Amino acid sequence: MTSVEIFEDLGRRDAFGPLVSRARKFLVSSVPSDSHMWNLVALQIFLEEMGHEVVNLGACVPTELLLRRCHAERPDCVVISSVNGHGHIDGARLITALRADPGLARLNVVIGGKLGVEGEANSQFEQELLELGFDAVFHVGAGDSAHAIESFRRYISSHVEQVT
Ligand code: B12
Repeated sequence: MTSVEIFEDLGRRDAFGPLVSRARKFLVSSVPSDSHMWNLVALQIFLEEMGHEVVNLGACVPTELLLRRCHAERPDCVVISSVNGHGHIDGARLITALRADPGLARLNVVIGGKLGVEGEANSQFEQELLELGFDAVFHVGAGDSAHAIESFRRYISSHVEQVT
């Protein structure tokens, strides 16, 4: 299933009522070096069509700003997206700073996108990012992103919507 088909499917189900019983708050952000923005817009639409609230900080977000907004917004899940190839470096710095903040140490934080410049081999960065503190990593290889989006949808259903 392509991402377009996933979005269309979500839209159809939405016509028959809300998909989730309680909307969650997601903070969507890129990393400091990354100026790509349509990845962020697509993730925002995906989450909103699931019935969730989204605060989208946009591209090139300094880590200090992200940490400040995490404290202010108290999201149920922080979604970091990067596609410029520096995501594994910026993401490592970002999660190290975030987990060092006692007020944010238990926050649910995931990262995804094209995290390096090696296509499918970018999966090599997943383990390190998990060990540094991300709760989940959704790597997108050279192909389309439908697999990552579908894995993310399942993660939300089991790790974000179910949390009381
Ligand atoms: C448009 C574009 C630009 C525009 C961005 C304009 C803007 N403000 O958005 C401009 C011209 C500025 C640009 C600049 C650069 N770009 Co550019 N760009 C693209 C391009 C052509 C399309 C990106 C896009 O909008 N896609 C549409 C969105 C909807 O799709 P997406 O980005 O893939 O996001 C989806 C998935 O990745 C996934 N996903 C992303 N994040 C997450 C997070 C989670 C949790 C999950 C589950 C899924 C997920 O879901 C998203 C929605 O389906 C891509 C090539 C391509 N076809 O992807 C290159 C591309 C991303 N760019 C690339 C590069 C290298 C650059 C530059 C470094 C070029 C340069 N030398 O200057 C700079 C970087 C600038 C910076 N500081 O970041 C490379 C990245 C290489 C890599 N990672 O392997 C790409 C892949 C081109 C290529 N094939 O080489 N770029």
